[in-house]
Amino acid sequence: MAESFDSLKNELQELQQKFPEIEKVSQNLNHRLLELYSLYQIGLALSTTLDLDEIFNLFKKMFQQTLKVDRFGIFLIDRSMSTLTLHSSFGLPKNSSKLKKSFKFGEDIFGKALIIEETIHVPDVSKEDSYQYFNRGTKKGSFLVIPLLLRKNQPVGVLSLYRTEKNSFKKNEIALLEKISREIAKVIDKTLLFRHTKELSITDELTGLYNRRYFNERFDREVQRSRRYKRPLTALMIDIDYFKNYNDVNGHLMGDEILKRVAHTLESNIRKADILARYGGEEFVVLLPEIDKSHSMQVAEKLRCTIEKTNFPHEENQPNKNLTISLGIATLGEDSLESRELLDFADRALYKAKAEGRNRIVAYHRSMEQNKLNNNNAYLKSEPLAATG
Ligand code: GH3
Ligand code: MG
Ligand code: MG
Repeated sequence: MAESFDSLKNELQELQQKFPEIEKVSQNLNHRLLELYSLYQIGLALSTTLDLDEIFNLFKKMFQQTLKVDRFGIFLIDRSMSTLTLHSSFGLPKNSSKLKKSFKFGEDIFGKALIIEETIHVPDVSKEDSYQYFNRGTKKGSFLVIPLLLRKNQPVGVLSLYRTEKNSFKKNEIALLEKISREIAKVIDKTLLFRHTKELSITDELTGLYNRRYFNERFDREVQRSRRYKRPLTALMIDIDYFKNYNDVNGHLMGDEILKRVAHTLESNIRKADILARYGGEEFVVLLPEIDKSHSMQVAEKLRCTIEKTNFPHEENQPNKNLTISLGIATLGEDSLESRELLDFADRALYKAKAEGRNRIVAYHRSMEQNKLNNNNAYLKSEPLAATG
């Protein structure tokens, strides 16, 4: 497509030289060709991927190569619905690290275009002094900010375009860019919706952690990786102690609040690479890639100790006057070669932690199998942990 576009363009140029009288017709054709090609590229973007970064990269290419602008920026409205933030750009001025990247609605040229829902065209930046943005490294050239509108009153962000040459955006080109912007707004909206739906499908509604479905998916991938590279992988099963009592005494709503706080505390005390999920009602699971059993004991102790020390509302009504967790640990390679067994073993270790008095960590050990066979150990008598979700 790109080649045929270039050759058509060359042919048009030759015709222009030979027959000046058809210049106007050729200009119109050129314009139409540009329009079709740009819309084709936008359509292509949406049919190729639903990844926002990839889509932005395709837009960048289109503005750079087809529409020949020197600078491009896409600002999107944040979730808070009060600011516009730069998400993708090229050709920013040299001091770009110092450039403001977020604008309130109405602020500067970008915020203004969003509010008035109309294109702001600055044909000659050197003659414009009503916008702060131009004081930061843009002294000449032509500038265009187009709101990205799904429809009236429904903006998704703004598009900014710049050429170093003044008066470079002509009337019919602006009309074309506005048309393109409407298509871009639709693509962004669809992509954001897809991303949001995907996020919802992997998130536990109450705690905001990953849900069990996503955990299982990640678990399989991490197990494969651990096997392939012969790297350790540890699972921590975590369960809140006497949580039924907490609910009974303080009510279910307060119980929900505790679940959120425990989730948040756990999340703040693990690495980015660790995968934390809500596994069931008051049960959590953490996968620790690259962590062997002895190191995982340290991680588990940090989590146990932090929850023990954290002041939770009404925890004085708990049997041990404190809200605590129990943890079971199992490590792939050390304890099990069967991925299915890893979580099972961590769960067995957790039962043992409960049976031994709670607020503690138990690492799985083969001897626990023997205990199980003897069928006379205390932890089997404890109530089974319901794995819901
Ligand atoms: P143990 O120390 O042995 O773990 O005792 P426990 O009371 O925590 O365990 P049990 O399995 O008997 O009770 C778990 C409780 O967790 C019962 C249930 O009401 C509560 N629970 C599960 N999911 C939720 C939830 O989403 N919100 C609230 N508030 N409570 C929940
Ligand atoms: Mg519990
Ligand atoms: Mg439980």
